[in-house]
Amino acid sequence: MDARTSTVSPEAAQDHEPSPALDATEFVRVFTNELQYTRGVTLPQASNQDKYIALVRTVLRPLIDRWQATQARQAEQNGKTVAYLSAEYLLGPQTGNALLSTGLEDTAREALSTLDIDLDELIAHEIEPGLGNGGLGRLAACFIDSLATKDISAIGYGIRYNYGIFRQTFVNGHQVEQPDTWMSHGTPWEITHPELAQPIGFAGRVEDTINSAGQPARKWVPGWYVQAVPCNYLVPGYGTDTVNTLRLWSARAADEFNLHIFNSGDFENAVRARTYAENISNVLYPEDSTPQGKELRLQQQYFFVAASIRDLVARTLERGVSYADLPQHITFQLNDTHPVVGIPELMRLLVDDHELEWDDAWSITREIFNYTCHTLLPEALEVWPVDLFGRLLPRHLEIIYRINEEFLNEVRLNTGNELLVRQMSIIQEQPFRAVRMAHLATVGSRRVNGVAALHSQLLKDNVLKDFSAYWPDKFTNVTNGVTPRRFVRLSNPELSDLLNDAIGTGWVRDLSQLSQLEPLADDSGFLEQFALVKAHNKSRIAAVLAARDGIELPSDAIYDVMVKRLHEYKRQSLKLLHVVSLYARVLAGTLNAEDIEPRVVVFGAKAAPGYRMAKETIALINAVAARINNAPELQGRLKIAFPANYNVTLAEKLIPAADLSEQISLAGKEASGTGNMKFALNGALTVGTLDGANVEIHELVGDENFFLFGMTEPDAESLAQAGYVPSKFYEKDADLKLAIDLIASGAFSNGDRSAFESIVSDWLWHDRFMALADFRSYLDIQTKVEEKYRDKAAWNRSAVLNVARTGFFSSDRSIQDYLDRIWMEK
Ligand code: NBX
Repeated sequence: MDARTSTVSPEAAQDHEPSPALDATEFVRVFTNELQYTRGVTLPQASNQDKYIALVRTVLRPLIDRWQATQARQAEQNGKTVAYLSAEYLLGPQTGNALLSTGLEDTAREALSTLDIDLDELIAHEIEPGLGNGGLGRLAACFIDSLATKDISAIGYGIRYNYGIFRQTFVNGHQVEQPDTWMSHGTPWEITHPELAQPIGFAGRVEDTINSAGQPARKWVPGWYVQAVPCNYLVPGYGTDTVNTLRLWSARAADEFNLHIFNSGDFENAVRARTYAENISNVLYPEDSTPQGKELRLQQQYFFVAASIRDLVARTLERGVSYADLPQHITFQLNDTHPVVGIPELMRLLVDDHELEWDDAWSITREIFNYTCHTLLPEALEVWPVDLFGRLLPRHLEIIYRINEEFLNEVRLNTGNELLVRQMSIIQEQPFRAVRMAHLATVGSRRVNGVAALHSQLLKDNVLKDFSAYWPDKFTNVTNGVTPRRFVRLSNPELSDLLNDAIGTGWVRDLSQLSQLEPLADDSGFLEQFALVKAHNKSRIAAVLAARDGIELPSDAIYDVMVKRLHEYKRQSLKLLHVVSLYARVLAGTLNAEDIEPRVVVFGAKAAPGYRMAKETIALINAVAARINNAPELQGRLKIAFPANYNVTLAEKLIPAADLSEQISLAGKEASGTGNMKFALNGALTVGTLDGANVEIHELVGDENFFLFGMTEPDAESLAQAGYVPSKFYEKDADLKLAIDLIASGAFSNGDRSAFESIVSDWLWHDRFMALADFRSYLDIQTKVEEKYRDKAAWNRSAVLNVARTGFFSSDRSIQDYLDRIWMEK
């Protein structure tokens, strides 16, 4: 059956693509008008930057109309607003998404072509706002997209960093970080309101006072202030009129504060104080799992959370909502522990500023907050030393102490177990006194969720075990998802066309409709078209990497892709050992290069600047790539590509081209993963462990369509208990030994045996994430990958089934789960 003639139900075939608000003539008129009156240039004078800005302003017009109507509608409905509090939003480029949601892409292309302007060139001009590190920030971006698409009254709150995630460069194979100047030329996407800035206090002292009812009370007198300036970004839904708001706060020095220094005649210090305050929103911390405990980081957290809570609470109270009813009108979702200081802040606002009774304020607060945890690594759980916390937020520390005291009294009363009381305390005593933010979040929230089924289970069994025993009903799961708009419709236009022809366009808003593809997995005509799309996507990324990085890639090879932050638990080193082992066996004569199925291994990964092992792994990957890519034995067989500065822009080109998706973390360490979902939805087969959401992907696509390998979480746990000795695996596996020995011999470092010594010795004597224990299983499954790839029809069938069976991983479904299990749950 030909895909173009195959029909499904008529409603699925309905056209859901948005209809454009402007025609080409009108587009040209508005565009040239913008050039002339906001850029002050004529068309012949206009630079690409001028044209890009005029394009954005033209596309923004219909969005702003929708945005204003949305605000009016939502205020009138007076329902519940979901406020997503996240220190990170990894938005990715905005232009394509805005064109998609306004239905203006074709119009813009046509209109601009009459002016001899290439739309794609202008789109490529954009520098993406990289206001996040990795999965957590990208999840927030997917969630606000889904909230708007599902017509939910929602607002995203965060920080408008001047510098987002660093730009990665390689110098002699080593990572060198460059500042990300994403908005050095300004950004046309934001609508800033300096006149609506609000003062945020820090430090100072707490005083006894008498409230308006004559009762003793506490009053915080901050030592200094900074202004939080709201910068609004429009968040358009797809196929709906809703346009929600992403409100990012930018720090500006508070004039009242500085005036006093200016008046004292100390000009220099006044200017310095200004810089100090404005520093708060200057830069995104590039650590993605181990928190650094820096004071500026806590300042950032309190800064954006205090501004956000005040903003939404004030607007809700203005509508006539009573304090007691706030939980019916607001829900704050805490994206990990970074915004958890919001809990004592709301208490302070209600008790100190609005003079509510403590118990009333506490029951309101506990109804309003919910907490999502994104990790399983103990070192990733944020703690703040009490002395630092108390210096910066003295009143909040008092409030936390009181919350803790009352909570622990209750635990003591209910259990009589002093050990439990110590374990559950919000304050840790050892190795230093500190606020445990995950405990505070759990105590102060109505619901706590993990981000994949396995993760939520392990949270209950390990990380937050005492709490789940104490409050079994507080814990739930919401498996992550990704937006099909950006990660299929926009990034994979050819696959989108194929899907539209086969099952209609409804999948973009209802990804479960992908299941209608299932019968086409046995349609040879469809499989051929599907394979053609993949081939085109490979040529597309090959062209991108050639232009961007000077990397030449063959188009007829397995595209084996591992892109994610560089972290030991994710095990880029295991992928590397596989590659090195192929080379080592060819050199040793135990493997014939002709027998290697041609393969391109693509890495993309940033390392936290202070993370030594991760940076050395990057250097090793680059060193191995330099050698293997030039080894005459491997020409046409194996190639490694490691483009620098992997980001959303690159992901959108790379993921659609992948055949094989590497999701190889040690079981029990990756909370969920979301890259894994993007790859499967674009028809890549996963090679993966039973970790995070891989478990659910494996379950849904079926074992025949997934390359499962490695230890399970209980296996890994028992091995750790029994005493893991990695060198034993090295000794008993000849291929593993050959690969490690080749690295240790200096083969990838011009004979310098010391260059990668620390990685080699870590493998042999430490190997915290057990790469060596999973090596054999990984090698074996890669042989299966090659076998299957040789059978093109079988491979393509599995690829189509991956698409057909992973509609579950839409972030629209995640958001529906949040509604059902958390936000609207009774
Ligand atoms: O959150 C990631 C997890 O590692 C993924 O498994 C998961 O899919 C994703 C979304 O739920 N966590 C993550 O990206 N963390 C951070 O980026 C992070 C950033 C700053 C920080 C701690 C963690 N201080």
